[in-house]
Amino acid sequence: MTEVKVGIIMGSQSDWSTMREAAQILDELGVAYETKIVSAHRTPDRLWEYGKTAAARGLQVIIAGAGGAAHLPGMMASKTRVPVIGVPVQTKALSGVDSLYSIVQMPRGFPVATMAIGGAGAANAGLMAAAILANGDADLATRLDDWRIALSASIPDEPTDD
Ligand code: RP5
Repeated sequence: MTEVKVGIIMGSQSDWSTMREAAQILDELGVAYETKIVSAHRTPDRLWEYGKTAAARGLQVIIAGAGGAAHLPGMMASKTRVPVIGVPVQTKALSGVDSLYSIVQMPRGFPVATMAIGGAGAANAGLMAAAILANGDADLATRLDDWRIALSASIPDEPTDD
């Protein structure tokens, strides 16, 4: 059985349409992951249990997405030494700036690697998790290098009229 090294957590089912972009990248790169709804506010005991057991269960990276008062990534970072990548989910009221500020302004000592707002941030979180794991996994490093080469090759030299 493939060992799961990446946890993708999110504050709500409503975050999944964003966070699935991280999952899709990990699928493309052949990285096993688990997904779970963990809310800092609605399920604090679940958050605590997840953080308390993350390292012992073999997780090496946690991708945490939340919107609004987005305390999930920071609270998770306070509970585990496993690196936490934060994804600010875009909100209707404040366009995700609320999420971004909630995630990025961590106090000294408990970092969260904060991505861009929304789907691009979630996809980049998947790539960042893969890059971290690739440091100790030569096959994954090759797959990630190939992925990056393919992306570069897909960019046209010149713009065209549609
Ligand atoms: C946060 O509140 C979640 O991360 C989500 O982005 C936001 C709204 O949640 P729902 O009301 O859609 O469940 O906890």
